[in-house]
Amino acid sequence: MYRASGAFSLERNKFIPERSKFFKTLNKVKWSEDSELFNLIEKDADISAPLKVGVLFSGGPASGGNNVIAGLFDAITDINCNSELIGFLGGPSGLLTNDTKKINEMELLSCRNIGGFNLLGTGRTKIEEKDQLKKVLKVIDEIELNALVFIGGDDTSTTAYHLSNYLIREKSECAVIVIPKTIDGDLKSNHIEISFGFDTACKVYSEIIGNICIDAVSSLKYWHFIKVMGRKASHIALECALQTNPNIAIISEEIGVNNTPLKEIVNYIVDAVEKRALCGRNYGVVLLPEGLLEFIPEMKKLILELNRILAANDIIDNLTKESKFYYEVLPKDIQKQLLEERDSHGNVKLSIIDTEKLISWLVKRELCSRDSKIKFNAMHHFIGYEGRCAYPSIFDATYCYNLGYVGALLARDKKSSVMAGLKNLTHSPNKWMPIGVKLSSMMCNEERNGVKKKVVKKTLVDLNGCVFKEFVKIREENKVENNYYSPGPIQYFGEASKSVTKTLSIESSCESNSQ
Ligand code: FBP
Repeated sequence: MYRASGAFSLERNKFIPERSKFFKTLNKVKWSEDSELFNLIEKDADISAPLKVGVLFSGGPASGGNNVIAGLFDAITDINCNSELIGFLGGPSGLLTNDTKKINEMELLSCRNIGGFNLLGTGRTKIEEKDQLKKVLKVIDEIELNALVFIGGDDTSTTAYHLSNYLIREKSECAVIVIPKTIDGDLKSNHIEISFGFDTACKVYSEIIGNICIDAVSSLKYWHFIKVMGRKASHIALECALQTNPNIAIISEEIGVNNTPLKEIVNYIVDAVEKRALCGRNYGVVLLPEGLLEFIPEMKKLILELNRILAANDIIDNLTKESKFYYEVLPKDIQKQLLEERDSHGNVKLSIIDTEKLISWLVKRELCSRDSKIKFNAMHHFIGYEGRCAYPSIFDATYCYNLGYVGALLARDKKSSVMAGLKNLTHSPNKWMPIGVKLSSMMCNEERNGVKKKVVKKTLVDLNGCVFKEFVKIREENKVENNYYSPGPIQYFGEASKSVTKTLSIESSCESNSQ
C-alpha cells in the first residue's frame, strides 16, 4: 500500500488536532433533541459496551478523510477500549461485497494528518435498489455492526437516508451516520457550515492561481484560462476568485439564473481583453468553474439531448435542429469529449471537457470577427485533482478529527439517519459545538432523470448571499486593473495556519450581523 513518507509527513503525523471541549470526557456528554437537530450537552452518560462501527469513503477524495477515521477510532476506543472499527474497501461497492479490513492504531499512525482516501479506497457505486439494500443488511448482520458511517457528499447522504429508513423497517438497530465531505462545498445547510475538503482544495488551487497571476504580470504575454473543479456549484471558483483577484471569474449560477447565452459570455471576456489591451496589458487571467457548460442555456439543452441519445444508443443526427447547429460549430475535440461515457448518474463527466480551451477558442474567434489587431495568446489549465488529496490544512485536519468524534458519539447513542456536524467553525476548535443534523431535515423533492426523488439538496452559490455580493463589489475593477493576489502555500505553523476560507468567514460575519 502507498504510504506518504519523508520528513514532512512524519512531522504532520505528530500533529495533535485541538478538540472541542465536549470531547475531553466522553462519559460526561449526552445528546439532547429538537425537531431538526441533536445537540451535545454536558450531562453524565451511561458507560457504553464495546462498539463495532463500519466506515467507508464515497465519491471523490477530499483532504482530511484519514483524520475522520482517526477521530472515529480514537473516540470509539476512548468510549470502550474493546471497540472495533471496520473499514469497507473501495467505497460503497465494498459494503455490498463485504470487502473489509479492521483498522488498527499502527496503520493509522502513518496516515494521521495526511491527505488521500487510499487507506480504504473510494468509489461512486450507487446503493438504491431493493436487492442492494438487502445485501447491505446481510453484511451489517454478519459483522454485527452497531453503526455504519458514510463519509460522503449529497448523493451519499441521500443513500444513507434511504438505507436508514430501510434498516428501521427491517428492525435493524444499526445506526447510519454521515460525515459531510466534498471539495465542491455544496453540501451545506442552516446547520452544516461547510463540508470538509473545501478549505484545503481552495487553498491549494488559490496558491496555483496566484502563481499563474504573478506569471501573467511577469511574462506580459499570455491570457490564462483556468478551469477549477466543482461538478455543479461554483463555490470553489468564487472562493478562489476572492482569494486571488483574477481579471475575470465566471460564476455558473449567475449564468444559469440570467440564461446568459454562450455568445454573451464570450463577448464579456473579449470586451475585457480589448480594454486591457488599450492599457498595454495583452495578458490576463480568466477563472471558469467546471460545471459552467451545463448552465449555459444552449449547451445545457445540447448536453441533455446527448445524454438521452447516448442512453438510447441513438445517433447524433437525431439532435434537434438548434442543438445540432451548436454541436457542429464546436471544435472536434470538444465534440468527442461530450460523447464520452457518462458517470453512474447518467451525467456527462465535466472534468474531462476542456471548457477552458473552448472558451479561449471562442474568444479568439470573436476577436478575429471584430477585425481586432490585439495580440492574444492563450494558455490553458485545469486545476482539480491537484487539491483533492493534498495534505489537509490545519482547519481540515482539525475539523475532520472532531467530525470523527461526533460520529462516534452519535454511534454510541444509537442516533441514526443523522449527519455529524460542528458549529462555530470560525472560532477556535475548543468552542466548536458538536451537532447531529437529522437527514430528514435536509431532504427535498427533485426530478432526477425524469423521476421525482427525495434527495439531500445540493446547495449552489446564493446570488443574494454575502459571499457573491463581496465578489460583485470587486469584479468590475479587477477586469482592467492588476489587483492579483498570490496567497502562497498552505501554512502549518503560526497565525496564518489558523485562517479559514473567505466563504466561511464572510458567511459567519453576515450571520452574526443579522442576529
Ligand atoms: P464529490 O462530490 O464526490 O466529493 O466529488 C467532487 C469532485 O471532485 C468534483 O469536483 C469533480 O467533478 C468530480 O469529483 C470528479 O470526480 P471523478 O474523477 O470521479 O469524475
